[in-house]
Amino acid sequence: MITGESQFIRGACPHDCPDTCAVITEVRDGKAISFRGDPDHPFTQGWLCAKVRLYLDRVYHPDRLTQPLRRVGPKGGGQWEPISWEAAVSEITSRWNAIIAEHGPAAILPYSYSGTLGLLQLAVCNERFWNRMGASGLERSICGAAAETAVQATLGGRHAPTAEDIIHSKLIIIWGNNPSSTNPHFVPFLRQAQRSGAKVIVIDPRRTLTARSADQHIQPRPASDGALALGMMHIIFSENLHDEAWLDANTVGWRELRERAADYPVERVAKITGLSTNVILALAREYATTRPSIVKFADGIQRHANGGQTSRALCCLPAIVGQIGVRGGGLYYSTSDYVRWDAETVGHASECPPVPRIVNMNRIGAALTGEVNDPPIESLFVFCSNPVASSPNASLTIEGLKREGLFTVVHELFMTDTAQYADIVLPATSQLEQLDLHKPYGHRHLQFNNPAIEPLGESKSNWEVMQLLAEGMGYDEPWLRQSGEEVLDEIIEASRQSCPALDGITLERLKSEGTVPIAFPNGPQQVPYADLKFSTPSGKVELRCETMREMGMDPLPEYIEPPEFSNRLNNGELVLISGASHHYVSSSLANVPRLMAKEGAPFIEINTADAATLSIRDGQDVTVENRRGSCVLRAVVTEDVPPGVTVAPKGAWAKTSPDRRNVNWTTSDAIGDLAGQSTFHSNLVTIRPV
Ligand SMILES: Nc1nc2c(c(=O)[nH]1)N[C@H]1C(S)=C(S)[C@@H](COP(=O)(O)OP(=O)(O)OC[C@H]3O[C@@H](n4cnc5c(=O)[nH]c(N)nc54)[C@H](O)[C@@H]3O)O[C@H]1N2
Ligand SMILES: Nc1nc2c(c(=O)[nH]1)N[C@H]1C(S)=C(S)[C@@H](COP(=O)(O)OP(=O)(O)OC[C@H]3O[C@@H](n4cnc5c(=O)[nH]c(N)nc54)[C@H](O)[C@@H]3O)O[C@H]1N2
Ligand code: SF4
Ligand SMILES: [Mo]
Repeated sequence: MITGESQFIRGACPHDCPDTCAVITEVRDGKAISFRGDPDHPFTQGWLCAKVRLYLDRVYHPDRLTQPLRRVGPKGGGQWEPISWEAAVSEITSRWNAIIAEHGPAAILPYSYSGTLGLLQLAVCNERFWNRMGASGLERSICGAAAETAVQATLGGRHAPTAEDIIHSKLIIIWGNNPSSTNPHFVPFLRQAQRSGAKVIVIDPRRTLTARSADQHIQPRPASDGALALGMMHIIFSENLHDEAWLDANTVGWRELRERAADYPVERVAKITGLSTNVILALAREYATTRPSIVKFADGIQRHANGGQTSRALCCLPAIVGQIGVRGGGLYYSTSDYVRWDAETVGHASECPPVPRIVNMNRIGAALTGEVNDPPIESLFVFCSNPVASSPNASLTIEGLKREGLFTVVHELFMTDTAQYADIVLPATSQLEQLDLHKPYGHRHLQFNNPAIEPLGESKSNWEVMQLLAEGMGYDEPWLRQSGEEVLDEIIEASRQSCPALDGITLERLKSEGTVPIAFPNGPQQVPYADLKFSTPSGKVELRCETMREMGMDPLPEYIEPPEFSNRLNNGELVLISGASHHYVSSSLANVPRLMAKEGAPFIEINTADAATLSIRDGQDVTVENRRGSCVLRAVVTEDVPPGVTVAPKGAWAKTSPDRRNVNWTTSDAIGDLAGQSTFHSNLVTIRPV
């Protein structure tokens, strides 16, 4: 350490956000003293969002866990004794050895999601140790599984344009996506396009921050977008506005899709969506006749029981009007598949026993309370996730975590809603204290994260913990003993074989440059699918999609109302959407006092007319309830949501909420139509003053 002088360390924001900002930490005398966006980064452009600007508040939060803790009182009782790492590892591994002897390793379940998105600290730690053990697998479908699967099946991969190219669009449809909160660095490019004459249409039941600055805001009923998209297709086909030559050359099944779309005449679609026929007709015609036109969506819209088919319908739209492969046109979903890490090197699965079974993470409460048997889950290891706060049907999750005999270990930075039910809590490092490599899902660079400071207290990174546990279990494979840099180097080198996008990208370069653009054969502005090659089984855009049929779905997009909505009792039930909060990332950062002050008390937006019917005043505390559970939220009476729809953002911790519960006490753990998808927004509640 150099004393008295500042060092500037390049890093990456680790949060679950498409922007993966390039950050620079200023370190003096071993302490981080400032944290900024890299001014030279083409996407970060020198600024950080409202959440992460205050990152040092998180890193040096007085509540950081700094030593391993062992539960002394009853589960969830909040009484702990500090123990050494040696004692913690020895207790964990001896409990696991006993469980494995009695039930086999399938009785042990790792549970993780997106506390960090790093290759080393998340992807590798999701795989290597657990594969070696033969533990149960986790179906990680809480976020965007349905859309990811739909995009890959329809187009062959997740390839989005560079944000700079949005300037070429003339019509930008932002469909159930709220970039002003969830993808903020996209917004300056959007504004620039708008200033250059592009029309921006936001389709979202809620008047979001993004909708406020759009040229048009269309508010369909929740989960009706599949019908809207099919209705648009029907108008486009019947008015002969489709691009027949393009469809013939580049798609399979367009005539069948045309037939399917004919089931969605505009009057029917108006009924389903609650929109006027004029709005639907104008939207379809404008979309078909304005070029280039682009559809941008993300994962919020597909957290419904029909999210898979909704995503499929959105993926098909740009093909109908021949806008795929066009600069400024097409589909803007995710950049995740430009670089694909070599799965075998990440997980070494071929050298391990097969994964004995897979547990859907959305069903964690049910799984822990009897749905998963033979063997039952005897031990849970949670890292990079806060399921009590962030997974659906929280009261069932807690019932599961309280089960006597379940041995729960949580590796965390903080005593979260989940950690408080653990038997052993292990302290985790923050991004400033750990090494990692990030592949963003919202831009086309790789971002390296050099550790900037020493681990706080006795905290350890995920990879260090996996190595300690491997040693404790007596696993001595060399790929469980590599340093973090060796792991990353091995993965980059192995992936390069099949991934030309890694041309010229080495660990050395990443370490020193921090930001390295992905290599595109036709330059960094390369348009997705410009070569009209699609890595689907047919090599074309699969409007009729056999992969869907193999997954038990209708191979053509369709609209089916979520069962939660069609079983509506009509006793004043309202739809509750719980998307992203502006100041937290899921439940991460929701314990930072300055962010909590900005976000305010956990709230629910209710339309003025509904509030009047329910005798609810603005600012009043209300009980939000259904058969799964309830929580108390502050009523915001507003015209930003239409009658029948309410919005309560995710993220608030139960611990710091008025009645020690959050919105996930009401959300459903039912599984959606595709890929085990969560269905948070297919949620009906009743609301009354407290
Ligand atoms: N500030 C902030 N940023 C985040 C996150 C966060 O928690 N906070 N979370 C991150 C994560 S994990 C993710 S996955 C992404 C998600 O990014 P987004 O998908 O942009 O975020 P969401 O708020 O989940 O959903 C977007 C919008 O979908 C709308 N929506 C819900 N149901 C429907 C529907 O049926 N139809 C239509 N048309 N719209 C609907 C919601 O009203 C919401 O405004 O954001 C990431 N970025
Ligand atoms: N009601 C409702 N709930 C939702 C959603 C919704 O739309 N509505 N959206 C869902 C979505 S999109 C997502 S992606 C999920 C996210 O759900 P989770 O993945 O559970 O995300 P978080 O709640 O942010 O919890 C992440 C935890 O990881 C910890 N962490 C961070 N970095 C590290 C690390 O390096 N090591 C370890 N060991 N821990 C670390 C953080 O401190 C934090 O407590 O939430 C879902 N929850
Ligand atoms: S949360 Fe997103 S926008 Fe904010 S700093 Fe991180 S990557 Fe950038
Ligand atoms: Mo997510």
